[in-house]
Amino acid sequence: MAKHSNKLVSLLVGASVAASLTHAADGELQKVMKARGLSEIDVVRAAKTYNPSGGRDEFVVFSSAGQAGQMIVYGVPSMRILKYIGVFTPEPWQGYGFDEESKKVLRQGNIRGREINWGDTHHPALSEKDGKYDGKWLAINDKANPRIAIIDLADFETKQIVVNPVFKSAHGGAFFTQNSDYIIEACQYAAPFDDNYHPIEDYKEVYRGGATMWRFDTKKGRIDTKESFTIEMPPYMQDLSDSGKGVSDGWGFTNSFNSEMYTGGIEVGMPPNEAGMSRNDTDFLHVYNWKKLAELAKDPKNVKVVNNHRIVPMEVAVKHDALFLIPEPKSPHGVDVSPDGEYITVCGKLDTHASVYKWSKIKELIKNKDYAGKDPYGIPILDMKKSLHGQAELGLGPLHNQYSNVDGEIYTSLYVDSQIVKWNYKTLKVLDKVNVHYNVGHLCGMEGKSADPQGKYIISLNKLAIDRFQNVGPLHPQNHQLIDISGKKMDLLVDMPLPLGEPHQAVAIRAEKLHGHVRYTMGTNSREDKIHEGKTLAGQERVERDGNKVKVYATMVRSHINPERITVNKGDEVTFYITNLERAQDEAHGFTVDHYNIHASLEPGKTSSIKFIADIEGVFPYYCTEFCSALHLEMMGYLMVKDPNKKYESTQKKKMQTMSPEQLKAEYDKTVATNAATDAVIQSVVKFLKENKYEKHKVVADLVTDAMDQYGKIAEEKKKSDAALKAGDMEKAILFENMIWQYMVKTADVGIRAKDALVRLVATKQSAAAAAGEKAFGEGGCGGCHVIGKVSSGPDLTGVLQRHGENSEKWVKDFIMNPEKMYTEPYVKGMIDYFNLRMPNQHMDEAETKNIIEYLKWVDQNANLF
Ligand code: K7E
Ligand code: CUA
Repeated sequence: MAKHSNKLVSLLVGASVAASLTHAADGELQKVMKARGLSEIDVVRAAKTYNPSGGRDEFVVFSSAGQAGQMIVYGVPSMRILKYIGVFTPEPWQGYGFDEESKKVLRQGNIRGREINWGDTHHPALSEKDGKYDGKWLAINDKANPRIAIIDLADFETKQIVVNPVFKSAHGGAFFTQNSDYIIEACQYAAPFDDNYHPIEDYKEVYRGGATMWRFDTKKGRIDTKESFTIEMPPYMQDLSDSGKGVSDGWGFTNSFNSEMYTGGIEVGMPPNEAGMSRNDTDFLHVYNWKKLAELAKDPKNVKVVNNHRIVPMEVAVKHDALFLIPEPKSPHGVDVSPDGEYITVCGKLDTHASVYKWSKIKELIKNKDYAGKDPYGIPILDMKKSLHGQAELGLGPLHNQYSNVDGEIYTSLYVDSQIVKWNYKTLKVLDKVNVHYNVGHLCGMEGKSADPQGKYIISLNKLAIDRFQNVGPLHPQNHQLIDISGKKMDLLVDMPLPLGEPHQAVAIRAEKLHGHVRYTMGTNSREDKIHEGKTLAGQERVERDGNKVKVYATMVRSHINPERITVNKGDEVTFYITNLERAQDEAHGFTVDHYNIHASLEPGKTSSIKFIADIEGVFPYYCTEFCSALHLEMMGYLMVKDPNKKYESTQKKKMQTMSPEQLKAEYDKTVATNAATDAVIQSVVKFLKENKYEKHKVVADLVTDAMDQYGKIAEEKKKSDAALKAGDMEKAILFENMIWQYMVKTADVGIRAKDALVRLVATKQSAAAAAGEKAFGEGGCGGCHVIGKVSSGPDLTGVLQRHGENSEKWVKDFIMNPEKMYTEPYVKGMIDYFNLRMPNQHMDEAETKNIIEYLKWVDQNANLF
């Protein structure tokens, strides 16, 4: 036994938990711990993050994927990745950027006519109602090409991309205001608002920063660009922002890091930007009344228009007391408003302090026009000391903050120290620190920036992983670390390598707030939330030709694409409209035509289109790219592109061997008989499901719906088969009977899954020993010969514990452990003769054997279910 008398153990889990764990660790757990070199605290941490198969997480995290231009979705506490979402970058799995509908979204992100196929995503934001996450919309910014994208959390698809018309880069977004009326996006590198050349010498006069207030329609889930406007700001290099909430609702806060207005010039012998931009002791926190500015912007007198976009000039904002500056320690990074909106914490990455500003003090100074001075642009400066609640000495390189459910509790990342520090922004006391690996940037609390933080966990989004994972080459995975914050001391639970980077920030939401759909209304254009013009139902499949434009209206359903053969002329413009007719959960199909660089993902009910010029001659298979059923490989067809100017010699048709009428009749009868037998199995499952009231269990009812969808298609095929038979086309009748069998297999497949699920739901609860026994039964290979409830290559084991008299249990135990010794017993001998098989010794130990017997008891208790 590996004894780890670790001080940390008693400290973190308490002596009693550790003791009971030691106790539980007798046996198998002990063995595993020893084999894998795990300490007791490791096992506790594993248990805190482990999800059994089928288990769900309490929180869902949306992480930016940095230069990958995507979003990453994962669960907490398991840290299992659930999805990547294509946002600014094409993502072929989802057909994103490869089908026409998603290309339209991606192309909304063109800048000045130029296609841009990547993004530098930094800050995701979840839509809010009263400052709390409502689980409806997700926004994310692109720093490199200043854009904001909107993702719908009903289907996790990107629906809109808007380009900032005046900024040339943008970092301080996306941040929703507390009722999602606006999304804040602050500039980063100051540049001229117009698209012209302006020499760098004109920096102070012409280059500008600012904050764009994107108007958001919470019902439609779209940004309304016409109703949006930008607040002009000095060229101070605005950085992160946050929206006020609660008492500070209506206001915005944006950091900056170049109040020096330095513009570099290494090449002409000037010190580099890093020196010039961090010369002053302080930079400026911008404080602006966006609500008032939104009102002002309605009057054309108060705005100037650049690139069709309204800008509220600094003079106007100043004149109406809507823009202020407060000094903050130099080159800060994060600014984070507390859940009630009263405290605003700014981290100066070059300063060891966090500065906590107090909204009521700021408000008072503004009200009294108590200014410490003005900046070169005439913006009033509030006194730093008078605005501050206080400062706390945290450590080296404080960057970002998150809140927990405990009043006053705040967590801050320390980039240089590679630590997370827990402290109190009211008392300004440091409470705890934990090491992370390495150089943490953002951190993510559970709803940790909303008005209702949930506590429990903090995720450390580290910039470097260095030695934490298997070496996969010089480009390392990213490292997200999950920290348990429910105790007095923080406890680092687990590392998660992330294979996309660099994920600057992540936001977490309670899983129960998300209500993703499982299917679309039939024929939906998912990117526009409306019925697709190319929607095609079963029976409506067709090819339409108009000059050199060919439109194919196709459907996909297990396991065929209709139509299956399409011939076009070289040079034709070909559009496929494809509808997935499935309603069954998870029955997505994919579609591609080889060599034409197109791909669509068709989830149940979706219609997508793909379009290309058939400019190369030849034969091009098209097929389904998702392994959707046993006959997935058969889910294909041919696009044949012929050159209208060429003459093609027809090859002599080879005479195919045909069957005699008698042979055909025999095959037909056999197929019909197989179908009847399969239907009997289906009917027995249906009977079982009905008797056990399947409709009471949603999971099972959903599966039954899927199964009946398949079964419902049989009547139509039967009609076709009968018609063919009547017309004397036996060959065709057989093919339709085969199609019937396909639908039956699909029905049975889902039906049996439903039955298994129902058995689990209505059976008596398994004891731990019985569950372990079932596992041993499965893993030990017993199921190879014994099927519960059925005689297969070995006897049915229901009732085995009653079959051998009073000492049945002992008999079964002996037989499992030493079958060879009993081969000559008359009963066993009889069985060996009957099955022509001997029960082999599977080398089960005593404990496993005991558990298997417990499992068999459970089987007997529920014998009526098998
Ligand atoms: Cu990397 Cu928020 Cu863009 Cu800090 S940001 S670390
Ligand atoms: Cu549909 Cu594979």
